[in-house]
Amino acid sequence: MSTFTEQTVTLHRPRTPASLTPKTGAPRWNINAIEALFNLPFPELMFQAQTVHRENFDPTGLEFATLLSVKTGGCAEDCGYCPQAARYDTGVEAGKLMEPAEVLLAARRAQAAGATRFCMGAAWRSPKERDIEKVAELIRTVKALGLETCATLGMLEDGQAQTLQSAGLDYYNHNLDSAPDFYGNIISTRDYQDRLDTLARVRSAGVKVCCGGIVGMGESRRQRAGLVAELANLTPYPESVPINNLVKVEGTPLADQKDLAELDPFEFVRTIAVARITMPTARVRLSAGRQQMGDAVQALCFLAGANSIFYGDKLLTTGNPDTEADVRLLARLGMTRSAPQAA
Ligand code: SAM
Ligand code: DTB
Ligand code: SF4
Repeated sequence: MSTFTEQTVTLHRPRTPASLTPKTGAPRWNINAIEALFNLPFPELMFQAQTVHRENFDPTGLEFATLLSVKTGGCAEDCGYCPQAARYDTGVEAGKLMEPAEVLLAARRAQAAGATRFCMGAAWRSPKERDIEKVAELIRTVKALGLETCATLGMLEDGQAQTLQSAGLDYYNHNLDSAPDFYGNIISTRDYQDRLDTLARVRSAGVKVCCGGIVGMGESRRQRAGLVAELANLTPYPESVPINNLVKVEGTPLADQKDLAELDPFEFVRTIAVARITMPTARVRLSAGRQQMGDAVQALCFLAGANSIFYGDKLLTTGNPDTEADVRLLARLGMTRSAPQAA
């Protein structure tokens, strides 16, 4: 047998040591096990991620979710990445909550272009009671079109998630954003526990959880593992996991931090792969940052187990590849849009 063949045979066996695989009982994943996944040789990691992906999904399918900023800018929080925080001079103008008729038009357009999920974002620390009633109306409007609905409105109080659920909300997006030990470098106006509390309210109202984070903010690999550990140990883990690559928007503290290096694209792909392995049945969404990424890195993300994208030429306030470019990319890769998951 040639050396090449021997090597091939050895390398095809997943090599996560048995002591690092998750045990039953809590916590399901420990951070060392997750960091060990990050540390695998790239081909090993990709092989494991593909294996898990294929056990749970058609690897050629991709979900299209369209975002709409229904209430832009003027936010009181200090999230160091965010162009919508009132305290940073980013050129984003504060607007009012959109009316149902405007949202209906945007949702129809997204649906006609091929989106199956419609996510409405509001730049609030937390919605007021009267906001919740208005957003409930927006949800009813979008739901009536047969789209899956998602909203991201900030922290929720008891009862608010229930009101949204009754209006037809399928998913609530609320991100942990980073590992607990990095979080304080980025945000000071709300703490990690506030986020976990909102996620618990969403879960107990029977709304599916969309929760992920941002990489490329200057965190270490161990801290990326720490973020994934927090997500994977939510019980149950989120149904949707958006992985955002930081979009540097001038005027935000993170964009103005001149020594902040770009994240190695392979490290972004690794994060997707580790999310796939640790949350096998979640929709892992290749989220913000695609415009800066290039087609080849996106294709690697799909191989690593990403099976959802934000689709439409805008995220909330920043750019995203246009729909024609995405349709072309999918065709080049022989991939297709997947149907919404059964409830
Ligand atoms: N205000 C609500 C909140 O913070 O929960 C909802 C909207 S907020 C814009 C939703 C998420 O977008 C954030 O948690 C963050 O993960 C992501 N995000 C915001 N700005 C970003 C940026 N510049 N690059 C990457 N992701 C970003
Ligand atoms: C998520 O994780 N990413 C989306 C969505 N959830 C709401 C938002 C990305 C925002 C990127 C910056 C902007 O366009 O303002
Ligand atoms: Fe406000 Fe959300 Fe932006 Fe933070 S991420 S500043 S809470 S809009």
